[in-house]
Amino acid sequence: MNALLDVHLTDGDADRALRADAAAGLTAVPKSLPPKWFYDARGSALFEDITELPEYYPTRTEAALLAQSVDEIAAASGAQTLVELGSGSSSKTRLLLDAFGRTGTLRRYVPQDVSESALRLAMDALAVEYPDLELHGVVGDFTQHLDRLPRGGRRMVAFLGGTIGNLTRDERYAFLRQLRGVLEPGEQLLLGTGLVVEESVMVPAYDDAAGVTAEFNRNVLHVLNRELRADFDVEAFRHRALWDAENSWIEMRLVAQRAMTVRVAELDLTVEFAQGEEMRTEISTKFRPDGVAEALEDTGYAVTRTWTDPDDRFALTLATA
Ligand code: AVJ
Repeated sequence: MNALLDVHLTDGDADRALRADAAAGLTAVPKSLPPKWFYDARGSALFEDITELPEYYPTRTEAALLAQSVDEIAAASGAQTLVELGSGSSSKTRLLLDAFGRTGTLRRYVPQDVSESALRLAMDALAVEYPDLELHGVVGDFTQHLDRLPRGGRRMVAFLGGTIGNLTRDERYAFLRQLRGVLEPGEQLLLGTGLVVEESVMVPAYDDAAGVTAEFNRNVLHVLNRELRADFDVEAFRHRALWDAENSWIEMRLVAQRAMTVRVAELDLTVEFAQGEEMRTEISTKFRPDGVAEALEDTGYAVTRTWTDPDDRFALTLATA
């Protein structure tokens, strides 16, 4: 079969990273945990459920925008290699692959994801659906392993879903610069970003009536309980989502409903929560259209073109290194 898989992130690496993140975040003031630890099998399934909620507009907005602009994107790009960061099990991938199939330039698809199992499943399906496409999967973390992406064959790197919003401004600039550093002049980035809209639209997207996002948020505590032998009383934490206008991000928190002492056996760590104490679990930055262009231009890209949906909720930006 015409497929390669590079593994730069083993279970051992992930375990060490989780330990370091949990130790740092649970002892920080205020406490916080990085959003990447939501996504075990249950968390990934819950995120898939979120994307189908009536309140959660980003996924369907981006998918519709991509569907209507994908031929223009493929034509403007002319890429021979499509790299997709955080590819997961994306159906958006197929929109891009089909469009590049129509322009006829694409030779190779390079999906990158932290989950080896998700990547293998996705690649097995793609190998059947796109028999002429070279597949080269990369198991890795997009904040760490950009230098390991296979080179050559005029690349377009797609980073969709608005996931760049999970990074702070400093992290975002560092990420964009690092990626710019591994691209050859003329190679491209296709970036999906959530835009600032009314608070009454953004907040419910992260605090749905059915409580799926609450379950997704609390899932990080199940992950710590299992992976680090912690004893969080998961149900004693309430989900909270708020709009931070100053930082232009949605923040998710877990709120301790009573005072608690939590033991994290694998870290030999005891953590106290006061009643009402809030722990940050995710930021999801929303952008103004010029903010996206500015970040790209400041980090060494030239914006080729931006597509937005009719309600200006989401943007796709094609930029050239
Ligand atoms: C997958 C990071 C784009 O920030 O909107 C969904 C994750 N968090 N609901 C987002 C998420 C709560 C999502 N991203």
